[in-house]
Formats: sequence, C-alpha cells, structure tokens
Amino acid sequence: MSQPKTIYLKEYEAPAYHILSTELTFEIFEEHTLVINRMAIKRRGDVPVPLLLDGDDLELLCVKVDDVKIPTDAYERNEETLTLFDPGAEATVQVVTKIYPDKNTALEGLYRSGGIYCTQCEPHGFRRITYFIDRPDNMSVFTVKVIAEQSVCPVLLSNGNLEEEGSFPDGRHYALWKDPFPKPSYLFALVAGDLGRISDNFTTAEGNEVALHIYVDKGNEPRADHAMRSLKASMRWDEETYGRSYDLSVYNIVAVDSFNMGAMENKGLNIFNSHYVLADEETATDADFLGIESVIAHEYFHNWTGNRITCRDWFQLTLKEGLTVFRDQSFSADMQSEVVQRIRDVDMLRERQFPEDAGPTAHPIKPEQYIEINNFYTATVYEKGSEVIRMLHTILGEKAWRAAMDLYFETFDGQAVRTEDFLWAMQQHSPIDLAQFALWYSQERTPSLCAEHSYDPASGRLTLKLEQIVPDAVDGRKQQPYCMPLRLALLGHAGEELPLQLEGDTGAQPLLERGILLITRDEESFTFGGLASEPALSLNRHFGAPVVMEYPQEDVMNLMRFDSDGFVRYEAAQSFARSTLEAMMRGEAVSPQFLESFKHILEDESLDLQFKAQLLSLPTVTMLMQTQQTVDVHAILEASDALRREIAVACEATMRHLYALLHRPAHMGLEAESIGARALKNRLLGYLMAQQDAESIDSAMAQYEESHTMTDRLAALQLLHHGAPEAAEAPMRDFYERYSGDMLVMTKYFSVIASSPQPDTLSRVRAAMEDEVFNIKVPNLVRSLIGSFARNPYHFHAYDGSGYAFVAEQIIALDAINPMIAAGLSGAFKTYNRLNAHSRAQMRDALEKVQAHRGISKNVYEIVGKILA
Ligand code: 0A1
Ligand code: ZN
Repeated sequence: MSQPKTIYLKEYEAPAYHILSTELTFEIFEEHTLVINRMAIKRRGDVPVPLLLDGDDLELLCVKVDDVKIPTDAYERNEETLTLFDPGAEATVQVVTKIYPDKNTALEGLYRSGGIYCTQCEPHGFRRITYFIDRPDNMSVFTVKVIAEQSVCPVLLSNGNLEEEGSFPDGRHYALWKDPFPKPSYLFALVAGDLGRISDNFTTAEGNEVALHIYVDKGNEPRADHAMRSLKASMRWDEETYGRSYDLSVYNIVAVDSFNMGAMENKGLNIFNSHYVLADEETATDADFLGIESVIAHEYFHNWTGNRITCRDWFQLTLKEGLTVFRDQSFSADMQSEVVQRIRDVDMLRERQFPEDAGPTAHPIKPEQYIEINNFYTATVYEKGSEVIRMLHTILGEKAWRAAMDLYFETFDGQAVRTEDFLWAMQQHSPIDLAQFALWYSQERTPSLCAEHSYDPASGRLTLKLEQIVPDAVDGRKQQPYCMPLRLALLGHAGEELPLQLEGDTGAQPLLERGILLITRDEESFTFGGLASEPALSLNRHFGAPVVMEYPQEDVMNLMRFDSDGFVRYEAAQSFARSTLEAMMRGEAVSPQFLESFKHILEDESLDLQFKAQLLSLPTVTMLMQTQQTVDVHAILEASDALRREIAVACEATMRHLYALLHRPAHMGLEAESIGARALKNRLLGYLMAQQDAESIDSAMAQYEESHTMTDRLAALQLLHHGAPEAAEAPMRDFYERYSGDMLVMTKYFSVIASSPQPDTLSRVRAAMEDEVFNIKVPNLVRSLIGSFARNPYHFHAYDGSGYAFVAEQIIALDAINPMIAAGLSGAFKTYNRLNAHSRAQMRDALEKVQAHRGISKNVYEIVGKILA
C-alpha cells in the first residue's frame, strides 16, 4: 500500500470556502440510501480558487452548481476528495451520493446496527455520507429531511428541533429537522428505526421547557430510567456550577448496540453505546450504573464545551475532551463521594494513561502530528487532559476558575478555537503567568517528583528537597521542567495539619495559603519552621499533579492510618503494598508491618465502606509493571497471588465475620452505603477465595445463588470461575442460560472467561468466539472477549507466545471489518520495549505478521509502526 500521509499541526490552513448552510435529504431504502446535499458556499478570498470537498467510499451520482449540472471537466475526483475547479465566490453546490449502511461495518458514517440506522461522524464520518468540507472549522446551519418506510422506520431523528413531519401515499413518511446553531459536520447525526422511548422534561433556570427522550430497543424502556435521572441531574449541575443551560427545546438520546466508543455528543441528538444507557439491578453492576451517570453527564456537558465552543482542528481535541472529562469527574464527585471518585479517576489514569505515556505511542495532550486521528482518542488526550485542566482549577482556585470559564464562554461562544484561546481566558484570572504551565500541552511522558526531607530538632525546621525528573520525548528530544501545583501538609502525631511556615522569600509562592507549593524548576528546596517535633509529610494531596511521586517510605504506615487527605491514605497503602510485593519478588517474606497495617484498616469501623474497599486493594499488575526496569509479568503474578493468600490467612476470621455482616439482602439499591457494602464484601471474598478452601467456595456459591444484584452475582461467578473452575461449572451454565438473550450481560460472561488465570483460557476464548451469541462485528463483544484476553497477564504473555499470536491473528481479522477496533487491540503490544528478550522476540514475530498483512489500515499501521520502530 502507498505510505500513509502524516498530517501536521504546523501546516494548518483555514479552508478556502465556508459552507454557510447545508440542506440534506436522506432517502432511506432497504438496500441503499440516497443523500441529496445542497450547500450554500462562500469563498473567503477574492481570487478564484478550487473548492475541495472531502469524501470517502462514496458513489457520486450528480454534481450541480446553482441548480445546473456541471460538465465532468469542471471537477475532479480521487479517493479522498471532490474538487470543483471554480464554483465562484458564492454558489449553491449540490451533490448526490449513494451509500450502503448495511455494508458499513466500520461504524463510521451512516450504518445500520440491529435494524436501526444511525450515524457516527466524529472525526471523519461525515465524509462517508456526502462530499463536504469535513473539518471542524467549517461551521454550517443544517436542515435535514429524512424519508423512509413508515413501517420499518417509524422514528426519524436528526439534530435540533422538529419542524415538520408527514407521510406519502406509498407508505413512506418524512421528518424535517432544523438545528439553528451553526455546527461542524462531526456533530451531525441521524437516527431512523423502530424504537421505544421514555420521556421526561426539564425546565431550565431561565424557565425554558425542554422535552427529554431516550430511545431504546422496544422492551428496554424500563432500563433507561437511571440514564434519564442522570441526564436531569447533569442539566441541573451545569446550571448550578457553571451557569450554563440547555439551548434547544428537545434533547434526544438514542442507545445502539454497535458503537465504537462510549457515546457521542451530536447536537441535540446524542448517540450512545447501549452499555452507557441501559441498566437495572438484575443486569447491571454498580460500576455500570456509575459509568452511565458519568457518560450521560459527559455528553451533556459537551453541549457547551465542545458544541457551542468547538475545536478549530483535530489537534485541539483536548480542548473539548480534557475539559469535558474534568467537568464529568467533578460532577461524579459531587454526586458520589469525592475521595472515592478521585481514587477511581487516578486509578484509571495510572492504569491506562501512564503506560501509554511510557510507551512508543506517547504523545502530548495536544499532539503535533498524526497519521490517523482516530488513534488519538486516547487516555492522554482525555484523562491526562483532564488532569491538566484540574491543575489550572487548582492554581486559579474555585472563584477565579469560574470567572475564567465565564470569560471563555462569553468570548468564544459559536466559534471553533484552539487550546491557546482557552489558556488566554485562564490567564486573565490566574495568579501566575501560565507560559511555563503551557508545556503540559506540548510535552509528553510522565514526570517524576522525588522528595527528600530532613528535620532538624534543634531549630524545629524541616527541609524538603524536590527533584523533578522530566523524561526525554519519544524521539529523544530533551524536555523542560513543568510548572505544577503541589498540595502538601505537615502532620503532627495525631494526624493534625500543622501550619506551613515557609522560610525565606515566599514571593514566588502565591498559593501557599491554600496549602499549595508551586513547583517550577528541576530542583527546589523549601524550609518550614516552627515545628516542635518531626512531622509526617503528606505530599501531592488529592493527586493534584499527574506525576509519579517518589514518597519518603518511612511515613507510609502513619499516612495510611491517619492522613486527613483520603487520597494520600490510599496512596500510602498502595505504596506500602508495592514495596511489600517488590520485596517478595526479591525472595523476602511478607513484611509483618504490612499485614498489621492492613488489619488496622480492616478493623477500622469508622471508614466509609467504599473507601475501605479501596484502601484494602492491592496494586494491579499494570501498576506493578510500571516500576520494573525489565518487566517480569510472571514474577509479579506469583508475588501478588502469594500476598493475597498470606493476607487471607492472617485476616481470615475478621474477614469472614465482616463478610457475613455485609452479606445481607438489606444491602440493595444504589445509595452509597449499599454500593460500599457490596464493594467491600466482594473485596473480602476475593481474598478469602485466594485460599481456594471449601468454606470460601461455599460462600461464593451461596452468593451467586442468593444475589439480588448483578454486582454480587458477577463477582461470585468471576471468583469461582477463576479460582475454583470445577465448582464454577454449574453457575457458569446457569448464567449463560439466564442471559444468553441479553447481549450486554453476555459481555460480562465473555470477560469472565477471557480474564481467567486457568490454563485452558485460550481454548475457551476460541470456543466462545464460535458461540452463537458472539458476533465479531459488535465492538462491545470484541472488547469483552478478545480485549479482555489481551489484558489478561497470565495468558497474553504466555511463555510459548500463543497469546501474542492469537491477538495478532484477531487484529488482522478485525482490521478488515472495523479498523478502529483493530487499532485499539494493537495497543495491547505497547509494552514491547520493556519485556525480556524472549517475550520481545515473540511479540516481534506477531507484530511483523500484522505489519506484513496486505491492505492493513492506516489505523493499525500507525500503532504497530510506532511499537516496532
Ligand atoms: N466525542 C466522543 C467520543 C467519540 C469519538 C469518536 C467516535 O467514533 C469514531 C465516537 C465517540 C466523546 O468524547 O464522548
Ligand atoms: Zn467527550
């Protein structure tokens, strides 16, 4: 194949034309759809220039300018564009294209999923529907007419407000939608099909009535209630927190089964992966409920941060994504417990983004180049992007943050802008110059912050030395030290926060009053006075900067017990567990102090139950891999399994007692206490099951049978299947029989199979692929089965290379169906460089097969190329 082209930010040029308004007519037929597209175009400059329209995989039927068919020598067409040589300074350009939604397995553009027609246009899907200036700096007012067979597609939706509907004598009908807000084509959406719906309404702070509808497959209506509650809560929250109200008279959400990502914020017509809409206690876990709340909020918040103010170009993706993730995380923290939410978000960052930032595909939150933009919907752009926004929030403080956001909305409403424009608004209300801070947008990799301290009893002073280690970029370029806020406290013997009396010139520390040090250099030293005895150091409270914090280990036991910052307590517990595991990998015995501290938390009755479950977790394999020079997965797994058993032996009686207390049917429902009870109970059962003894297996069997919630049922099933496969046979059969008709629940069943440590896992995964419930065209099923396998450290990294070979084989097969999903799966190989020679050689074999495959997509080409470079 020809070498895919690299696109550079520095080569950005504004488009030569704008499309002021766009009238679309969709004629939906069983085999194909006709798209009639009338665009009012306007040239920006005075001199005649060609009009370049993007198009991908389109059958072109007709081109007209001002209603006259133009001769074929007035335009030119290639794989990616339709060029009209000189359509004039202002004209109406009409193109008619024919597309085949049923054949569209890539799920970009217009496709049919489970009988429902729907679209996905971000980032480049619109060009698979019609020819257009398909870039976000081209904002147009859309009017959309959808025509289809009434019996096949009783529901016809698009963006904005419904203007008109009607029917034809031949059994077809139409709906006409108009969106008054100019928008880029990536926010266009259309849905047509036979759907049920639930409805509600919302009155905005200004008194406007908004109709709310959630469309789902018929029969699933009752499972959309939680999504509706979440939507209303989000709408209220954005009014109260940011003074932003909804701006159309209708808000539609549609749930579809085949979707490449979580959901999409199309103006007034969000399209969701059904996983993020449908839930009830019988079929969804607590994590699913929380996920729905957060994704519904995320898409709703995009209406202001993304739609009203959008991105100038795709390099600016974090402008809308980092900011919107920050907003949805703040919302979830307000709805749930703040510290529990923070720990979840940080876990996710470190589990997914840190490895990305340490690997061959590392990129700044604002990349400067790409081959395939779809590869940049990453944890870096989203989650690290959110951490960068969070640091700005910390630096400005609540009040100035709100003022800066108000300014951002007022100044740029209705525009397509850059991250520099956002930073400009922040700067107007910032206590510090943000020039150095802006490096967070242009540099990659995770910095480390190493802290050392010494206390001098004679003078009552503590000196804190901080060294900022900034790794080189992927290409070896040196990078500069960052400006970051570091929240800290000095704690007395009972955990009380002591006053921060910084000595010397404190002029450069405008945030100290709020307990925040501003770090700007690679080496800095701070002296605090007035300390009657040696304090414990509580650093990076709340995880205020996305860094690897190297902790002074001597304080961890105290911090774990009494730090008033819940995040630091958690961090101390994780860090103590990590050093314990590392010692075990060196052949040492389990540290008795660790077991004692663990027990201390276990027996602490004052703790919130969800928080306690988090404090009692062990670092994951991915986390442990991050601190190893050369990764030895099997050593990590051995040590982790051994520590789990030792903990179970040391705490068995207390755990059984507590488990019994928590395992009560009273604990149903979604309030924090019930969620907490389930989280803790299942954490305890996890430890107990590490012993694989009859009593624990009985508990798990009983929990499976008696459970009223999917959370409990699934936890028991997974522990049984992974730890006691013979006992698990009956519940596995039962689960399959109960839920084989429910695709969303089956994704859970497939992940249980694919994440198992049992030796026959790969053959079971292969067998599951043959199951009639499995369908390789449905991304949720692929992620749950093949994706879970690729994350299964026991088998992906199998010594004989079978795990790598299997995943490579699936990447090749999937690439022909859905390149985005194939590229996502390729990410499993990102650890390549850090593995030992044996595993590396096997991975190389697997990856080279992928690379050599004829016709590989540019999505996969870009990722695999970077890994092997
Ligand atoms: N903007 C969406 C994410 C999204 C991106 C690409 C998609 O398909 C190619 C779909 C969704 C969000 O942030 O929620
Ligand atoms: Zn988003």
